[in-house]
Amino acid sequence: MPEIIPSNHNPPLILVADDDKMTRIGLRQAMEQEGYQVVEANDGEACLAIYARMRPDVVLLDAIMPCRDGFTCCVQIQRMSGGTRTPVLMITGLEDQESVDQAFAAGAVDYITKPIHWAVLRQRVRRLIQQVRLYQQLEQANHELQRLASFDGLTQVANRRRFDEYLQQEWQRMLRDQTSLSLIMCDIDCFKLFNDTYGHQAGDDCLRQVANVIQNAAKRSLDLPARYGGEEFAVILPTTEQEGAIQVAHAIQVGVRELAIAHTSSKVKSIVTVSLGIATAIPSPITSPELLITAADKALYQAKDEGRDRYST
Ligand code: GH3
Ligand code: MG
Ligand code: MG
Ligand code: MG
Repeated sequence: MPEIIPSNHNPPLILVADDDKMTRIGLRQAMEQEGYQVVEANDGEACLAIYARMRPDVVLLDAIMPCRDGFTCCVQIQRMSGGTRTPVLMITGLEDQESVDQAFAAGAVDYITKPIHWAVLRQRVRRLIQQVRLYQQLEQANHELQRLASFDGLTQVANRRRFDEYLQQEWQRMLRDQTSLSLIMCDIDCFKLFNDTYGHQAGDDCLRQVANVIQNAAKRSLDLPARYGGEEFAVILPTTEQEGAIQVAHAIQVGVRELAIAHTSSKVKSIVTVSLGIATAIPSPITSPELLITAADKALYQAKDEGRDRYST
């Protein structure tokens, strides 16, 4: 399960949790002067409820409060999904070493004692906001990298790398469950002639449209349509018998025909068509996913041999 990313408030949102009204007023003023938004909680219970609902960027947390003390709140915040990414700064009258240790053990990133030294507080919060922003940028960049590493830029379906990874994974899972794994290989007919006739740009556009048809035909959440290479697509269909795979292959074949993309130089029809090969297996320890690919490839060549614009098993 991906963790919920704390929301990116603009301006940054600071949660001030303190049972003392004067302290809350002072903190609110100081934070608003910095240009931040402020939300207040007057006890531990309210602090957790507001945190869960609003996902502030930074929490300024008192130690001694009714309902739940600050140390408990700090621990609870860390336990919420994404909570470890929210910096908690303890602001307290407690100066003994035990309290300091308890605060950091609970997950606080900083500790300031009352009476508050306002200039220091401002700088500390500024630093925390910078860190939060940097972290959010890194997360976004990482997310984008993951996407680039797994998806084909032209067609937006999974790329070969993701295909290989997913096939291995599902093979192992079907091996444990002893259920059928199906694979469809799909190749555009006379695509070289299409490029020669209409140009490479039109060829790319055709690939995008065919990918879209394949994606619509393989709709179950576990199905994985992928660009296997050039003008060849593959569809991984976990927990699917041959009949189910035939249905998907048929839907792709019909869907591509219905696109009615003109292809006057095709040897098959005057529109773009595809040929498909289907293979199904219950994984066993002595076989491998490569054999499933070989079988689907063989079926694809049979469909080509028999005249294209068809599927074979
Ligand atoms: P067949 O019916 O037997 O599959 O014939 P074909 O012409 O489709 O097969 P072949 O493998 O000879 O040609 C595939 C062509 O696909 C060659 C290449 O120009 C084209 N192709 C591969 N990748 C791309 C791409 O990313 N964009 C475009 N526009 N064309 C591509
Ligand atoms: Mg207090
Ligand atoms: Mg082809
Ligand atoms: Mg090909």
